[in-house]
Amino acid sequence: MALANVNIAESSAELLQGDSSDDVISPKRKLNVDAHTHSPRVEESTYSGSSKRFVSVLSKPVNNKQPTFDHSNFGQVGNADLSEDHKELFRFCQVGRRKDFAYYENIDGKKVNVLKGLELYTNVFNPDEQKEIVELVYKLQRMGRNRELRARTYSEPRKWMRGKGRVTIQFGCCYNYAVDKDGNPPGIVRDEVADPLPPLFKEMIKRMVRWHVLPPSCVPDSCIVNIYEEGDCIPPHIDHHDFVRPFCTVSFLAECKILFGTNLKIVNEGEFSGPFSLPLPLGSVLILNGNGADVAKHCVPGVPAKRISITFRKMDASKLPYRYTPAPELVGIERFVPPSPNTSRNRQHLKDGKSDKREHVAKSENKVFSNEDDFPPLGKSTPSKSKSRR
Ligand SMILES: O=C(O)CCC(=O)C(=O)O
Repeated sequence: MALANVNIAESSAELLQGDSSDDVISPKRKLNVDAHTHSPRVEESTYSGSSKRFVSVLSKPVNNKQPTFDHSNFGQVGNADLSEDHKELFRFCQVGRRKDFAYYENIDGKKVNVLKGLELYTNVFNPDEQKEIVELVYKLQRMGRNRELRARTYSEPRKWMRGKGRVTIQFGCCYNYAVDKDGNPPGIVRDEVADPLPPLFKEMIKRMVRWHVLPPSCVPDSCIVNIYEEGDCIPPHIDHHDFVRPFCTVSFLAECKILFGTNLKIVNEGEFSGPFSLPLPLGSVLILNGNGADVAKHCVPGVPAKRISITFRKMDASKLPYRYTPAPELVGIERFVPPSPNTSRNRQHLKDGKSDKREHVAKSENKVFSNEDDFPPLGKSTPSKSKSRR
């Protein structure tokens, strides 16, 4: 089995500079990764329902040009006097980006990279944000158990076999995994109404689009929350084409492996084997697209500890639920464009040499801007003119 490289911590800045190596990681960088991937401890019973961290964002008028998260969690850089743009730049540069997955299989006599199209982004959600998201999931789970969510939103499997199933909570649409009791085929059930995406999940979507994790042309409008108890799994599958590509899955609480291959084998209850195994760090986003979504199957074998994932997907326009209405917050999200050091304020800061932190960010900027393929040259483009690469 080809085990994927776990050390996927190339920062956005390093990657954009083009000097990163997928195989080598310094102990210092490894430590940084570990710092970002520890499991948040979440009390199940304390969520009040109003997001403290996001409330400041949500209470502002909708403006998709603004950073999508409250960036109060910058203790490590003591950033009190950094501008919002620089705070966002700092976090943006901490995102690890890996797109070079390769595993070749023989298909119809041709060698095909069945992982082409997979992308893994690490440190997209920091430990505080993970904790807040997990607390919301626990609250939603309690609501589901109390029948406070719509009938098809919450589903708890009957555990007739070890490792069989997991709790799922659906938003945006009702998705049938198999023919249901009313004879509906697998796919989106168009005449059902699902609960809408919770505001915090919309903030997650905005973050992913803004930070160049998801393309603005494919903004998710639905999701499935998977709550795995230890040993729970998801069997080999290819996601239904009622959902367009790319789609993504975000990981919380416990790291697990996801397997890929055209021929994934069922070894035992909740145990599968496949040619390629990829660890999913906490707070990471795995993008499934191309062959990685449609040629290779994927599965999650029985997880080592309680785990939550949220799979965000955009529905095919011809498969939307009949009573679906788009969320205004998810329209017109603009990608983050790193701030120019050529503004008078930034020039003055750099000239004064007052702050090491500012210099640190300025160095990051230089790295970010060193690859013209990834960002337009400084001062030559406004955010709205920046081109999408996808
Ligand atoms: O839990 C995961 O990360 C994968 C979920 C998945 O494959 C799915 O929801 O289709």
